[in-house]
Amino acid sequence: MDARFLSPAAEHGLARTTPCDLELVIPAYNEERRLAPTVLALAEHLSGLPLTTALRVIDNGSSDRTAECVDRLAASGVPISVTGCSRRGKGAAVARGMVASRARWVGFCDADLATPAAAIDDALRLLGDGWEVVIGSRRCAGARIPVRQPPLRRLGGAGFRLLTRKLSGPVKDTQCGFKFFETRAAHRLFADITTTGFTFDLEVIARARAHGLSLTEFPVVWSDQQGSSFRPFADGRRVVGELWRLHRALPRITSHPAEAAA
Ligand SMILES: Nc1nc2c(ncn2[C@@H]2O[C@H](COP(=O)(O)OP(=O)(O)O)[C@@H](O)[C@H]2O)c(=O)[nH]1
Ligand SMILES: [Mg+2]
Repeated sequence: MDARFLSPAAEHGLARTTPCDLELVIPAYNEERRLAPTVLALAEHLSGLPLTTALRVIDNGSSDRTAECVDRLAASGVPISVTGCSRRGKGAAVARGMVASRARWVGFCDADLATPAAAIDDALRLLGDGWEVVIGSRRCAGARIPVRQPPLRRLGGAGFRLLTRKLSGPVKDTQCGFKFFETRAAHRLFADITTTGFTFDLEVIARARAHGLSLTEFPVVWSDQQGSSFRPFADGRRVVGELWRLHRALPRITSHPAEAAA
């Protein structure tokens, strides 16, 4: 692996100023069935990297045995923690993990591991190059989608992209659940995020652009997985509400980025 992946501490064997180099956050709501294989695959990949890593599952008020299932995996070679998040919604769960992280870099992926763990290497390469916001994308050159979403989701996605073109700017895929950050940048973006549901990525991207953070998209392989927690009608309606609120809040969210950073 490229030496740029290593933190200065790892390269020189000095005491680390951060608990680890990369922390991966997994938002989880009632994921007792999908989470275990994901955690195991991630832990196997992370433990082969020449840097220190950790996994943090955010248990988003699950009523099943999500937290217990993580406890059983605790000996998988990479430190794994479970953090509770009583505020519902994927955005709230991801924000909880991002703000809690003290790693050098922090990223998140969905509990179904729709993008294989190997893509972490591509993200690390870009973080090592100095990018502050690194966005996994199903829509840039080189991306592959071996298993596509059902037609209704694809239609919803097309409508979403049409409605959000202005907000997303140059980012072709705002919704892929595979994003990485330099952790100080993540803290700036997530500390007072207002969107708690599935639309949070858009707010993050709008904030990143307003803050002038360096941002890049990279192609991923993404396969639709069984057991999606997204309910097209209930969550679709919520997404429309969130978009409306985001649209109205945007001038405030993006107007004083320097103060927000303080
Ligand atoms: N639906 C839903 N998912 C949540 C919530 N909090 C965290 N999540 C997680 O967000 C991720 C959403 O991914 P997934 O269900 O695969 O949705 P899809 O890939 O868009 O179909 C999963 O890891 C969920 O467990 C929540 O409140 N609702
Ligand atoms: Mg999924």
